[in-house]
Amino acid sequence: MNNASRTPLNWYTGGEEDADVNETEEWLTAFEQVVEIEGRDRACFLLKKLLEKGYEKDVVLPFTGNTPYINTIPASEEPPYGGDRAIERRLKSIMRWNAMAMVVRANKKYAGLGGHISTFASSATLYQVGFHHFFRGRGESGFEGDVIYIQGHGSPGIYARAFLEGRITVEQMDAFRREVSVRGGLSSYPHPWLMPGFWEFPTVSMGLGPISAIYQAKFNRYLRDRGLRDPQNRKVWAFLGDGETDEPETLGAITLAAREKLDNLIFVINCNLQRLDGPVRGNGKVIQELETAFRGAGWNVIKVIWGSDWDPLIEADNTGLLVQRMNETLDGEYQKYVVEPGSYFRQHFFGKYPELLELVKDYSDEQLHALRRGGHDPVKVYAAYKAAVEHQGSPTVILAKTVKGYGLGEAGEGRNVTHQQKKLSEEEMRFFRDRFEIPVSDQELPDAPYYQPPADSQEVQYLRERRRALGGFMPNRRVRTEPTPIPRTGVWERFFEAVDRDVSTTMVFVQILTQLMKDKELGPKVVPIVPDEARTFGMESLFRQFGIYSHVGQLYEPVDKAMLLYYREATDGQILEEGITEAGSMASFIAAGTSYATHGIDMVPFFIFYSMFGFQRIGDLIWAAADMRTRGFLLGATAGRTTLNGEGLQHEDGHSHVLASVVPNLRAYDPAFHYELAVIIRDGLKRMYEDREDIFYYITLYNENYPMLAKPEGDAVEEGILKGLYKLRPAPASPASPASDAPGDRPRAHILGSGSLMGGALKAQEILAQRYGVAADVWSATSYKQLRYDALEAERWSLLHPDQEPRKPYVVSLFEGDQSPIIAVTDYMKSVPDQIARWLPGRLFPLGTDGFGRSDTREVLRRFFEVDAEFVVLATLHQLAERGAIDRAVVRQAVADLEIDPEKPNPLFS
Ligand SMILES: Cc1ncc(C[n+]2csc(CCOP(=O)(O)OP(=O)(O)O)c2C)c(N)n1
Ligand SMILES: [Mg+2]
Repeated sequence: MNNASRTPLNWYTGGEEDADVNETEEWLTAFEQVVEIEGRDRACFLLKKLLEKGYEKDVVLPFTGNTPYINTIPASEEPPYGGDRAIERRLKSIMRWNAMAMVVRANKKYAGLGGHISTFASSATLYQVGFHHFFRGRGESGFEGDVIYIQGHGSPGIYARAFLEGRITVEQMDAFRREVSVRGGLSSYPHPWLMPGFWEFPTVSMGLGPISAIYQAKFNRYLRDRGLRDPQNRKVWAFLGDGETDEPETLGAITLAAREKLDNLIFVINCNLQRLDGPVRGNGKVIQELETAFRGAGWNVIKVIWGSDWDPLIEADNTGLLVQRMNETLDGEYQKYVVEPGSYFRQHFFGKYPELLELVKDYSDEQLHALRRGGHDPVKVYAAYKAAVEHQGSPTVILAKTVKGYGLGEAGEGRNVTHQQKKLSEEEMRFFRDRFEIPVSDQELPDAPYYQPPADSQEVQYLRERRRALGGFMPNRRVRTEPTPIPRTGVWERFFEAVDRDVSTTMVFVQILTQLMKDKELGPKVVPIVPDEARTFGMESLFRQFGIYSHVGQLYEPVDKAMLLYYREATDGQILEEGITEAGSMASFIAAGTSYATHGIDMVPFFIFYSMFGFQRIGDLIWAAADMRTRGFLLGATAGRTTLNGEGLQHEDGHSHVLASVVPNLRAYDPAFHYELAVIIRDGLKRMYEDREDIFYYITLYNENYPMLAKPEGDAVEEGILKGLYKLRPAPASPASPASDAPGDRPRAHILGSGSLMGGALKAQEILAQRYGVAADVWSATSYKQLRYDALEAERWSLLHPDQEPRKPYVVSLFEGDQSPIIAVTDYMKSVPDQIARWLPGRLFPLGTDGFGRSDTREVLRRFFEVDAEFVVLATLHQLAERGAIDRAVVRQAVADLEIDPEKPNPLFS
């Protein structure tokens, strides 16, 4: 800022009585002289000294994180505008029109399709200035430039731009929100899944864009610090709504961004003062509230509140009352000034102080009403963006004040209903057309036709030239297509042998991860992510070996430095220890798992978390990850309602596999043994990084130690593990003919075990054979979800091809013609095995852990939830009796023999 003194600002004392005007004047004059003669630094020092003296004397200023309600960058410091204002204005008007037209046309033809006009109407300038002057495209390599999170509801404006650029046809514009009926139809919001060559970041679930952007900026640093890529100059821009800041995810990670000094990150918050239902902070001022939050967190805050036509007024105000009035006025009132005529504004805003009425006496009501807000003024926005990209040492947030539904007039400008406005009357369109001078005739108006200037027009030429200069059109999703080879040998074999020691699948996972990290090719690309649970999962061995990532390294000596496995932070550390934030960790997972698209490099994230705090806590981020075609592994550790036994109701997870079942491109597995885990991870790596499939994985890991069996022989085993089911241990030999494995005429059954309850399944098999003469095969069910998807696919094909041989689901082929009962036992809810029930010839009887968890020993919990070996036995006998294969008396006796209390409480309801 320059040294010229500003106009007086009563922003801090405004409204307070001045008990001694002369004394105040003396102090102020003395202070002014200090500034003028000795400079700002000295003035600052004196202020600090005064503050200190105040504390000494118990004179403490009330805290404020605010600066006055005016632009952070004064007019005198604005850089010259970097473009052709007139052409840009025309372009912006055309885009506004076309964005409106696509929504209006869609809803005229197909009532109820929806879409948003008013969001982009308020943010058109914010995007325009960025696209013409700041946002760098993906360049020659396809993996350079800036990374932009676009506000979901602004999508019509982004399509309107792509339309002018010639990237989207009229037919596509007319197929907005009709993706099924029209090939190339445009998705409602940014969805990489649906428009993989266009959208990069799904943002429409509010709050996910901002938190993803923060961790993306952090991940870019990580790539640089680890020497893998150098995206330091790639700015991460996140556009969000002011209402969106209500979401905890939006503000929840802002301290991290400042702590990490992410000056590659810029938030642009479109403060149109409204959300869907009404004002964001009608009784306050959202910009001031956000300023405090971001400044308090350590961000560089740039407020863009008033447009250039306010500059002379602010300049001319020599009383300080104008800024005082700006400060006093509530958002609810500011909104009203938009809707009411200029006379109202004059009376209620300026009219409060006679000096202000005097100030605007030469302004007509129309002129007053037309005074623009900063976010609609390219000059102000340009100045803010330039300052933001040049700023160093901390992230920047731009708080831009705008009008929701700007330009819609009576049809919605500033109205509470504007968010939902999708149709305009002819009259309203005429107003819009005239206001933005769109060359559409009165006759054409009812159709709301698009306006496309010719390709050789000045406007289109300008648009294209700007994007050429900045590295190409945006958004523009690109992906790496070259495979990254995964280790074929060396890593896996050791996990195929039996392990006599008792170990857990979590320990096995850490071993596999360690092996992968040591692999020369793949190792450096592995990104272990953990939200403050590494010790819980036995991962502390990785700290020393691979280091915990910290941009500044380790500035202190860790308390455990003398120990072998000390807490080692390092600039090139590989582990992302994110602290207690599953949301932040997931955002890092997404950044890493999409770097094949964002950066053209394959990274392999393994995000390991408390399984209970995964899907149910951050399911929406996982859904966004799926949309974004994120690749990598989610590991739900401490899995199982009864296996994690001491932690009780809030920790014990018996349903993440139900929640995982809903994500279409997620492969969910619940392995029991080390070799299953190895086979699944090996296949996952191959599919994602060699075959380039857009899938990701969820694998549950248990903390129960038990012996790991050797991988059974035969290709069918690996195939079965991946497809979700294979025969693990056939029924033991009949006592009558011990030499033979044949079941003979003994009653037959199948037991499907999963995860850590496999031990109980195997024990039940023995009890059934020894005590009841029942021959039960034990199967390992690694994925009911995979089995179900396979069956659904086969079934659907057969439905659609009635004249051809029906396709057989894998699970059907396993049990074909076999009517024996099938008992499934899982540490998850019964609905998990139920997923395959209708394809089984014999009725499936699931045992699972429905109900609230609680603390006790595993044995007690498994009895309580009715999933222990005895219950498997009982259920098997019961099912056999149902079919008449054994006598009911046997079941009755078994209840007593197995010491099962028939009157025990039902875990589901207790
Ligand atoms: C998580 C989530 N909850 C609710 C919505 C529904 N929704 C869409 S837009 C909107 C209001 C947006 O207000 P604001 O963030 O201020 O954006 P503006 O359109 O005003 O720029 C709401 C509630 C959503 N998209 N995501
Ligand atoms: Mg808003």
